[in-house]
Amino acid sequence: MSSSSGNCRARRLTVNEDAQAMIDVARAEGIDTVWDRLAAQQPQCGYCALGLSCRNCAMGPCRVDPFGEGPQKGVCGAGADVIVARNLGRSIAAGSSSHADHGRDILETFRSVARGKSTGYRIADQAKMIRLAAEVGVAAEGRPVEEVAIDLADVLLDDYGTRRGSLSFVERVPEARRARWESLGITPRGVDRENVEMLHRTHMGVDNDYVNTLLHALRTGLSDGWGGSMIATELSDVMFGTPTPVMSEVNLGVLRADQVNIAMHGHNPMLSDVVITAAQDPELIELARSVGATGINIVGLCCTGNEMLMRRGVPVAGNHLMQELVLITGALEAMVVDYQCIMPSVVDVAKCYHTKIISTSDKAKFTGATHVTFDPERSDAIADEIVRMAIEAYPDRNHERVRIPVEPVRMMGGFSVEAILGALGGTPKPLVDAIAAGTIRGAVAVVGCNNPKLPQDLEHIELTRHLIENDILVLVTGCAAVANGKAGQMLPESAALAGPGLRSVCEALGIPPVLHMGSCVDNSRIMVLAAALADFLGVDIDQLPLAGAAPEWYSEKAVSIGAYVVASGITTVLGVQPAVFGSPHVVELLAGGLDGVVGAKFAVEPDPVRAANLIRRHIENKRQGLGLPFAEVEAVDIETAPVEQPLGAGSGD
Ligand code: BF8
Ligand code: SF4
Repeated sequence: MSSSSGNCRARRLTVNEDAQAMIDVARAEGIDTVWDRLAAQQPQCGYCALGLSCRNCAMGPCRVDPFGEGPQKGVCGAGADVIVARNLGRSIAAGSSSHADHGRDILETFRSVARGKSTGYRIADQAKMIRLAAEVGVAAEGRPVEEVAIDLADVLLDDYGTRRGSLSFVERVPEARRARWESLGITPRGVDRENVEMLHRTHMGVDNDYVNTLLHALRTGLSDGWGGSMIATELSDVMFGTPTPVMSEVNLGVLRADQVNIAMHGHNPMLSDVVITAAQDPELIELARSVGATGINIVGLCCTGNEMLMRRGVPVAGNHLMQELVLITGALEAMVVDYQCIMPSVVDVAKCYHTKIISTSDKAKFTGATHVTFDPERSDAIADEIVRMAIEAYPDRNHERVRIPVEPVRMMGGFSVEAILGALGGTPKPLVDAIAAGTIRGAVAVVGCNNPKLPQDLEHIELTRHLIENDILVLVTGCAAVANGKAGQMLPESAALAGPGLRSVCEALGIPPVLHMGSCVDNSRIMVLAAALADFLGVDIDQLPLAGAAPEWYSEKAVSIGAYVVASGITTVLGVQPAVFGSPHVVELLAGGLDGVVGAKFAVEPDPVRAANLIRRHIENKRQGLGLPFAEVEAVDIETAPVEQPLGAGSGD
């Protein structure tokens, strides 16, 4: 949604009209946003940017001089390779742990539901639960559903520990890939075990071989993709329903000037699910009317937004870089947060308005916010309390300051693996046939965040656009999904944007060329789909014409996702440089040598046209490897592809 509105600075920071308008307001009213703070941080530390600083012990902090003039070793003797590898390993452990802990919260609630203790929830998809039970060896026939659920929960809780040789869902991985992991010693075992071991290995004086450290970093990532994240996704489907195609709306236009607006922000669907239900309570709607509003409007942000959209069609106000700007509309009564990707600054911005920031997870408190401890066993009562708090804030709203700058854009979501296979008649065969014929040349997962170092959403939108124009199906999750939704690329009629082959398939099925597969933990759905395609063809995942892309990533979770996607055999292109360039050896391994080890590697390419071209070439190579009709890919004329990044010093003026 490029626009001529907004001043020049705002247009450099984001491609979205709603964001541009709110950045202008923030600037006019002297409210600091993420872009101002990025500018204030310039120049950012060059040692850290290259991964060459270490503070893992009190003999440090240390740094290695990248120019070879200053110190080349930390106090303990660690050089660039070890320091860079350790830092990367720790990032992956943090990201993997975040997804895993989210998964465990869902799992514990699921167990509590099965024991009849969390009355706000039910088992929404019993058929899926029975399938999962069978998959992990829990007998279901003739047994009460609750008993099966408890046993299933116990098996999955074991996956967090060390009791078994490998994670339950590793059985989903094609045999050839499992054999490769075994030979490399990276088959993921207990989720907690891999993460703890990563922290252990990166303590001073433990793993001092960068290759060994990085192999375990891959294993740690795999414990996320085939463990923590996959458990989160599967059990969320069981408790809240497996997504099916659904229409919704996106951008700041989803806010309602005459209603109590509540934004649900964060990641875990447990709270948002009950708040959606509470907002439909006639008594609470009447209460909203009694304070002058016409109703209660729930909207989503970030991955909580994706969870609500996927299952309930709830509109999404925006992705990562919209979390401050949504407050600046002046139209929000409450922002309710759980955890992950919630900037502490939302508390400061909210102080300029009547908006309440309500934190809900005891793991994630925000100084200055109102804290309501979320207890799944009292979920109904807590959701009721939160909606009441929002309603109470409505009379304090200054209606003259309400600015809802745009009309919403329609988008389609809800593409679980089950929904995709359902659309194909229950088997991957039609998709495989279309790929074999070259009607669809391949598929790419475009995932991940926003990063204020890049113009918001530009890379997501442009890369996706170029891929679909080249008959490459795009699967999206997380903030990449919201970006594409805002750009109008996720409607059945968006098939018109695709190349002739992809367009014909999408039109026949009535689906968009860009499929929303959910939140970031739902990248595990993409793993399941890739495994299903590989199994159908009797090949390994790395032989498929697939790729991953994280054009605007920022978070440690994205690093973990990148690790498991690559370790699963899917080459991934990053749009933002990771902090590894201080070690040429590590770079050579990640961007080269890894291909010979796991059949996939990383590339960094911030320019969306060049990234699309690189991916297209990769996909054609894979097609050739499978003996499918392939096409030479022309070198792209980079002069036609200017990129407006990075935004560094001076972007704040
Ligand atoms: O887990 S894409 S900014 S919101 S980390 Fe965060 Fe990145 Fe968005 Fe969801 Ni994912
Ligand atoms: Fe320095 Fe080594 Fe300690 Fe790191 S672990 S801070 S490099 S002494």
